[in-house]
Amino acid sequence: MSRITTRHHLLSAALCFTMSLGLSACGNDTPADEALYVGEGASFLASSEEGGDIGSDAVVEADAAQMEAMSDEHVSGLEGEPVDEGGACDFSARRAAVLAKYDDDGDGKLSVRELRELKADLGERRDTIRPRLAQLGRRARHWAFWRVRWAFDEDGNGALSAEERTTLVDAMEARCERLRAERLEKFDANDDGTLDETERQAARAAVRAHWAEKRAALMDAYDTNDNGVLDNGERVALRQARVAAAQERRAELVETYDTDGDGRLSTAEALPLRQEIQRRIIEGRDAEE
Ligand SMILES: [Ca+2]
Ligand SMILES: [Ca+2]
Ligand SMILES: [Ca+2]
Ligand SMILES: [Ca+2]
Repeated sequence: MSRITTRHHLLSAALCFTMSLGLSACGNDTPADEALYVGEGASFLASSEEGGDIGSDAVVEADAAQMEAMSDEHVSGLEGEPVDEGGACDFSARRAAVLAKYDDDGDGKLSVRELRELKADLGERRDTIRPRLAQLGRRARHWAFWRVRWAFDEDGNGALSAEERTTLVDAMEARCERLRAERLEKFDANDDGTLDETERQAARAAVRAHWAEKRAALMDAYDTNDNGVLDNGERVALRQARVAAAQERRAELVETYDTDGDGRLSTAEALPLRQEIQRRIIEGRDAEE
């Protein structure tokens, strides 16, 4: 997290505190909200563009239909070309893209009305990202972001408080910085701190090779009539296998975190799991397919 961001959050917390004593509820259209919601939008774009299984253990709270939807999203990711073009992760560029999208009058900031649009498109609940925001990236992975939001919704009420949202945005920004450093470490051949065209092409080729390998393994296992695509029946078999794996993982997680042994995770029991997922997110884990 940058120093400016930290200062911003302190200021934001102070504003919230002052306001909650007096006139209006915290979180309603203060200037600090702009950075926070733009950051959440940037976090959505980031998790959509990744190829991996970010936040996968959030499956602990998914029902069968949600597991199927996650499985479909995962398979679509493997079927389409990767959207990762080999560049280094840039969270501020994503923030700028979200801001530009909602800054209708072009004055470089979000008015109360513009900010309300962004908030509405992000949605109050975990499963609502509206098209205007969703279509801003090169692809939208709603379930990937559902899992991220699940991990930061620490009180499990299905919505993010200002504090939960701040933690999410800071974590996704830290993740981006980590992924950026990892990519530079691998591909910045001349050590100048950026990826030039040749270095970026090398990174892109590595991403594609990795994707192709995963895709080939998938086709090996599920393209039973060998026609090079997954037909409906093959897709059903794959989805069933993935849902079964997710259910198995859920059972393991409940086993681990259900300390009172009643077979389900209370909010208090789920908290250490949520924090473990947060840690993996911050550490840049599960980013690539
Ligand atoms: Ca504006
Ligand atoms: Ca919450
Ligand atoms: Ca370089
Ligand atoms: Ca329990």
